[in-house]
This record gives sequence, C-alpha cells and structure tokens, in this order.
Amino acid sequence: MGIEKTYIMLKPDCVKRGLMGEVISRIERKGYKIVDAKMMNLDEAILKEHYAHLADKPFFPEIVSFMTSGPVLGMIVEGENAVQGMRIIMGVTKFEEATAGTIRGDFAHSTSENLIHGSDSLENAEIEIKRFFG
Ligand code: IDP
Repeated sequence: MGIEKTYIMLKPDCVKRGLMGEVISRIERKGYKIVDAKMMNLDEAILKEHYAHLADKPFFPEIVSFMTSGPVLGMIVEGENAVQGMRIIMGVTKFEEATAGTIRGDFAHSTSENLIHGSDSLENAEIEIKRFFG
C-alpha cells in the first residue's frame, strides 16, 4: 500500500462509444489523479509485448485486431493503493462476471471489448508505464 502509480488504458471501444469522460470521471471521483495521458495508435509489436502472457491463446489475433482498430488513451493514474484499487473499480475480465457498479460490469458486453486495461501488480505497473510513456 501507499501512494502508487498504475498504467490505465482506455481501449478503442471506450473511445468509439464516447465513454472516456464517464470512465475518467469514475477514476477522479475515487480520488485518483491522472498524472499523464496520451492518445495513441498501437501496433502489433507493442501488443505482442504487452499481451505476451496471452500470445498462445486462440483469441490473440482478435485482441490485436481489436486493439489496433482505433486510438486508445494511455494514462498514468496515481493514488493510495492505486494498482489494486483500479482493478476493483474496473471489474473482472469476463464481462458476464463483472459486478454492477464496476466499469466493465456497467458498460462491457464482450470479454475482448471490455473498455479498460489496468496493471495487475505494482511490478507490471512499472514495466507498463515504461513501455507506454518511456
Ligand atoms: P485483464 O485485462 O482483466 O487484466 P487479461 O487476462 O490480462 O485480463 O486479458 C487481457 C485482455 O485480453 C482482456 O482485457 C480482454 O480484452 C482479452 N481477453 C482475455 N480473455 C479473453 C477471452 O477469453 N476471449 C477474448 N478476449 C479475451
């Protein structure tokens, strides 16, 4: 615990559906600060790195095609216990299991197009912030 930085990414479906404001508002209302942000178009190479743990899954090509289908908003989010706290307000990966009141529970209707990425550990947060913000 303590003040942490985590890497958050609003995925192409979130941008296309006009839900960026809603999601950012939830992050800010929780008390987290957005300390850096940029719109990006991702390529296959960075996605192979970022989703290396899923590279041998049958749905990997689907992830690449979805994540390159439009811009994403990458953000560094800071706050007390921000890594785990953001995972809680995001909701779980599978949209049908995500609890109402979470971002995915309220807005996702697909497991691949689930609006938001958030680092799953402090160690990965540091790696991902370096990967996307240098
Ligand atoms: P996370 O995003 O909740 O950390 P991961 O297991 O790291 O979950 O998966 C990364 C992303 O890959 C998910 O957010 C989702 O977009 C996609 N994904 C994961 N599992 C599936 C699946 O079974 N079908 C389609 N896409 C999936």
